Amino acid sequence: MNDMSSAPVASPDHPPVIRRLDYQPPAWLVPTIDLDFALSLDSTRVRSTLTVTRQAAGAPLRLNGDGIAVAGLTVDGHAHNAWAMDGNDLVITLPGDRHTVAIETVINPVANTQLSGLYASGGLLCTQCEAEGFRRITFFPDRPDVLSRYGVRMTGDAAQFPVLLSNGDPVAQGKNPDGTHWAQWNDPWPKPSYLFALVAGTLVASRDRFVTQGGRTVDLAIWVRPGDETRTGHAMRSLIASMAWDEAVYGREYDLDVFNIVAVSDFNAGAMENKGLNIFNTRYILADPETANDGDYDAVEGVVAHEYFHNWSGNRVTCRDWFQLSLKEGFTVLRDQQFSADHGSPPVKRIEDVRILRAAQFPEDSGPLAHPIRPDSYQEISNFYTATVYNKGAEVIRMMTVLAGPERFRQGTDLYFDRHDGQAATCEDFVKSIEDGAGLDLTQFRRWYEQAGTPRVDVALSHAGDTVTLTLKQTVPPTPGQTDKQPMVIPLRTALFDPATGRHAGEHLLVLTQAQQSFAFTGHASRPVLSINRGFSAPVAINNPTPDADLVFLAAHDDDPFARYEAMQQLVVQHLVAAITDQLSDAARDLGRASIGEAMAAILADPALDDLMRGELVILPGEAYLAEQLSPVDPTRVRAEREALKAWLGTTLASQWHALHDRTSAVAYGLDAAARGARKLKTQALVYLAPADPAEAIRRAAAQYRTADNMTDRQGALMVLCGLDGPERDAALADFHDRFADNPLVIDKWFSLQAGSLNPGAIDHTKALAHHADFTLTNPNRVRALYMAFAANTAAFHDPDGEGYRLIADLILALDPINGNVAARFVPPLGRWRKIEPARAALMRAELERIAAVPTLSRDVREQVGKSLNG
Ligand code: B3K
Ligand code: ZN
Repeated sequence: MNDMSSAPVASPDHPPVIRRLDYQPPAWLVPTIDLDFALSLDSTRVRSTLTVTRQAAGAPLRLNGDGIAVAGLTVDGHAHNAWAMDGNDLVITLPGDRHTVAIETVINPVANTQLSGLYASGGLLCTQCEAEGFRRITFFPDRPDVLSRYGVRMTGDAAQFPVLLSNGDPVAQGKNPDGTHWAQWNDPWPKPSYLFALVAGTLVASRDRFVTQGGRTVDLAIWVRPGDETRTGHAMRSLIASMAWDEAVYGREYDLDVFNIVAVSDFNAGAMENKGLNIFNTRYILADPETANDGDYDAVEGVVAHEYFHNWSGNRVTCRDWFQLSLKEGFTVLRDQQFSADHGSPPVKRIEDVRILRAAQFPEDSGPLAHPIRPDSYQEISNFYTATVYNKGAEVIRMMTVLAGPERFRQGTDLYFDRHDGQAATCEDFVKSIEDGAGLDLTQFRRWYEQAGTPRVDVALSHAGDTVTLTLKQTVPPTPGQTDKQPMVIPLRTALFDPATGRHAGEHLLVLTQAQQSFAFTGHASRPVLSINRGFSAPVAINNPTPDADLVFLAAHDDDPFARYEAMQQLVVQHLVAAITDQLSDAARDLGRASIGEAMAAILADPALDDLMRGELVILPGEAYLAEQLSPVDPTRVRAEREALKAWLGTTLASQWHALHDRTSAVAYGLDAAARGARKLKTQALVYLAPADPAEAIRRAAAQYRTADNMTDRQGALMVLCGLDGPERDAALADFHDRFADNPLVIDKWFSLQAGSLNPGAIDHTKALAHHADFTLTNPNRVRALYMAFAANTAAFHDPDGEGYRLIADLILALDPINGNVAARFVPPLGRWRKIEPARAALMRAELERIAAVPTLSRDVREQVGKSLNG
């Protein structure tokens, strides 16, 4: 038996595993590429001319392809026969060290339902090349460490494709006698193929200008379908604010004379940072008060900023290979979070970011798909655009800011951009730059890049004499492929409150580096109340069972707004976990509820709180985060106990909720924090009243719906009505559909509200909606609107008969041949079976096995299902 016999042979059932440590520098570079497109919706001809230079003696030129064929090939202007296909790759044997290779391909954009490469969206032609879409357009070394200067010429019918856009600067254009026209774009900045973009079609621009700190005037344009230009103002303001912020905070200036954004309706992701030509999902561009809620406004601002910030963190400094994805994504998420915090309420932004982390990333870390922020292997890179790489990646870099402080961190990022501008860099390059620039030793800290799993910190506090001793113990749970974990560096901002005065004597930054460590503090005559991981300084789970009275105290008095929120969350989590696991006597339940009611009443009455923050403090911990505290979990119990607590709070504080709804309903619409805070609380009041007094909730929600002059109020009211039954529900749903029938983004909301509803009929409603005339499997937004909302609706998804699992498995199988990338996103909800009580776990597993038995699965779904069953 030789060594190879144990290695699985790559086949559709076993896609090859790509490993980080196998990285080899490219054998050939491509300093320039000239692309010539003859555009057509169903048959676009692509002529690609590459100059190639040899880096490794003897190696042939290997160009990646995917679903394309060579329609013509020359080398140095002559026919060349020394080439062959090796699977999808085109391998060309070349005699010298420098050649010009010209290749022709023909592609069919309308048939491209995967929405990767060049595809059609409602008559437009557009591209999505990250991570490996460029190889669906032409043959190329489609890897991020091959940087080229791009020249792009496009020719197309002038009536069908009046607007022709690509990266960089427009340098020439003209008309042809046959009714076609052409445009030439040159991008002076060398870039990897994943940043290439092209858009052609009927679009209108909203325009503005930005003058950089160095005096460059940049023409800004946001291109949308005719009719949508009235909804681009918020995106444009966000773009201009981002450009100014990146100069002020990171010293980063824009580097071209034009910056174009295009919004398209069919898009797998949220947006794409193509150099000088960002392409967006319409949902992250279009916003006006009537059709976008406050969350949508924030999302537009955040995503516009994120893509813009990539111009430096991603484009000027790009990634050496896809294992380094968090280099650009983690850092850019941190940058967009910081920007949004600076433009709104920093504590509220922090709370929202932590809520996302806990709802989306903690479950990843504790499940079969757990991976470090810098993964070690993958089968399909699209599966690694995860909350771990993005959001935990941002948290890891945020910890560097905590350790260094803002000024020294900035010295680190300046050094990083100086050192690596124009390069394809690694996470290690980033860490080293921060180390050198900020003067930190990050040797042990690097484990955050290596180890998966959410570290848990167990806290014990003892008090003797005037000394407090805090003993912290850390454990990093085992994850697939990583059984033994080493201690992490965990920076914990901490304060010790004197309950008598309600104050503390200053915050400490405790840096936990060992498995167990004790920290002593003197000068505490009485036992203090501990406030730990303030501001969520480390992405860890703190285990610190705390008396309710201390949490009520912190929820009312902590001077760190995040810690106040956290105290309230912990108070509720402790109570609900005990209730769900049957550990509460009737008396204990009454006591627990009384504490929560007391804390909630204090929050509602506190005049020092602004409404935006009050709105965060009154939201109960989400079902996904609660489920994380339990193993195994019975999702029905989580829903039931959480709703029971809401009903109790709705009843006990009924007059406060009524008063709150009345007060906030009197606040006029505006985008200022006070008006936004009022809107947030207005619907929250209804959320508590709904299970307590449905008739009153319906009356108020129906009135809120009728009188709404904005989407936040209208959608909030409809959500509450949707969760209850009655003619008001049906009338409001019908009205909403009629009113917004022409607006796909709002119709997406109409689908989501019903699939994600607390209504006991949600599963039947979802099944019916899948057959609605407005439903289609070819539009990712619509698919996600219906089925992601459903999969996140725990009680419906975890229907005891397994009907919810079947629905999602059927969707995966139907969608996979159309769009494997989006289909694979629905596997993780089923993959959590190990955490679910045994009867349902078996049903979930059976659905995964049913999917796995299909021989023709995409690599995307194959990898996720395989890991979910075996990981
Ligand atoms: N970089 C893109 C993500 C593309 C997703 C490809 N599967 C958007 C972003 O993170 O900015
Ligand atoms: Zn990004």
